[in-house]
Amino acid sequence: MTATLDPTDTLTAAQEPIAQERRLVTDLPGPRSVELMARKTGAVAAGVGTTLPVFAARAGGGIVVDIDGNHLIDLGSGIAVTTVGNAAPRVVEAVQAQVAAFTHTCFMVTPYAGYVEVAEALNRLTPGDHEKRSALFNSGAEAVENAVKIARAHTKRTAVVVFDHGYHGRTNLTMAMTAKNMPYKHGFGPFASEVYRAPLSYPFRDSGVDGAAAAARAIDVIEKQVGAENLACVVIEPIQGEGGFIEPAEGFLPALVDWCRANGVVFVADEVQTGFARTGAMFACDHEGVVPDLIVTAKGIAGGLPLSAVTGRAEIMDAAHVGGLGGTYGGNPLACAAALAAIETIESEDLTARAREIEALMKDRLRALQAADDRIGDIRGRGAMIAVELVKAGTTEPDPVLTKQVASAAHAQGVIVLTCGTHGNVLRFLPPLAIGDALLHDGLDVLEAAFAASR
Ligand code: PLZ
Repeated sequence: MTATLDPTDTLTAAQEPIAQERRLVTDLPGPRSVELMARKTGAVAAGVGTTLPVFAARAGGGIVVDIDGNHLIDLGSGIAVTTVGNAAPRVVEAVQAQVAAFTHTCFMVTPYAGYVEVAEALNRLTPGDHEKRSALFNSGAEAVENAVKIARAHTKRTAVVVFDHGYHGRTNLTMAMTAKNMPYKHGFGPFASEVYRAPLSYPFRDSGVDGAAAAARAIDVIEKQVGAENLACVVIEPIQGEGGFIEPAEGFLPALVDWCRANGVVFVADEVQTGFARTGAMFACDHEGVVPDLIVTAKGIAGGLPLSAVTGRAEIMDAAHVGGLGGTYGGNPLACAAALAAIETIESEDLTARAREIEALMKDRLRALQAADDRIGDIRGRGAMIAVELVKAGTTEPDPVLTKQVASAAHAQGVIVLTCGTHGNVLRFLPPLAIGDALLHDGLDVLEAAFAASR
């Protein structure tokens, strides 16, 4: 048996709509996935891990179909990427048209309209009505690096402040900016210098410290250990992603922005995971009316094609000299076509509202679960970015073992869930906004059973 589908099968199959139901026709992983996983082990570097040992064949709506024909419920969106749905119709159509027209010229050699149109869309959609500019890149990490370059060019200062539990990528500078050692940094140093870490606001583990007090605590560390006059930028995820879907207490972000503005420090929002309707607003900054100087976006921006961006105040963005920013593939025409289609989908289908509906449905179900289970310490997040933090019964002690156990049980039943958090004790849900309620309920039923079985 060959582990991959015959390409003609795939083509024919791709025209059939994907049944929006969980359906297991083999054990997971099925035989074709098992065989392909053995090839993966022989061919792919061991450092590249996978959450599930199940290979994808097709995906759409709220379903990933594997190469054995199993239908899995997608509560991960490929880590918050396929927000508009996998192979979303507008995205597919736009990319097909673009791929037939031209695949690449390099925007730095002979530019094309798609790049400019994406920049215009970003300038329009991101928080604040000041004059803006955008620059496009490939990955979230690359865009974060460029935000730092731009902030340094503008301020002529070097230091960068990031936060406890923060995640910003796997390149050398962004490894330094990322908090967690294992698996992101271990053995990969030395890391870039001039990166400093400040304490975050973490309401579940910080009770009694409100947003203003948490901001004062962070600012004190910054002033004493770095010095505003050395500081180019503060980089923060308005709701943390890999760090555990931590929502800082109200008032924390606005107080930081005020301090940055008073001290000539560039405030950079890393909205790589939270951006583009994910949290029930176009950007997570919008929930508190926070206007960042620079905003970094990726993931959900282009419906699954690799694209990222830095958008911000014109005078800051234009500080880098001509030729100082770029890259061969940054703003690739296929990715730009996909982004324009994804943005049109978000706006015309009012997907921010859909994200808020998903939040209400999921939080209702999860709160009912929590009421009967004191191992669920906290339920948090916004929109279709929801997490539960698991603890030893009735305490705040993290329980990564239970988290892994529940996630594995869900995987075995065909529900794709991810974990996160510095202590690995957070289950996180990032469904595509194209998912239907029935699939969400089925996924939560599976989870409920997994919690019950783990007692
Ligand atoms: N900033 C806030 O969430 C990517 C990475 C998972 P890239 N998060 C998922 C993993 O194990 O690598 C992310 C993010 C935030 C930056 C990034 C980096 O984005 O596109 O992965 O480089």
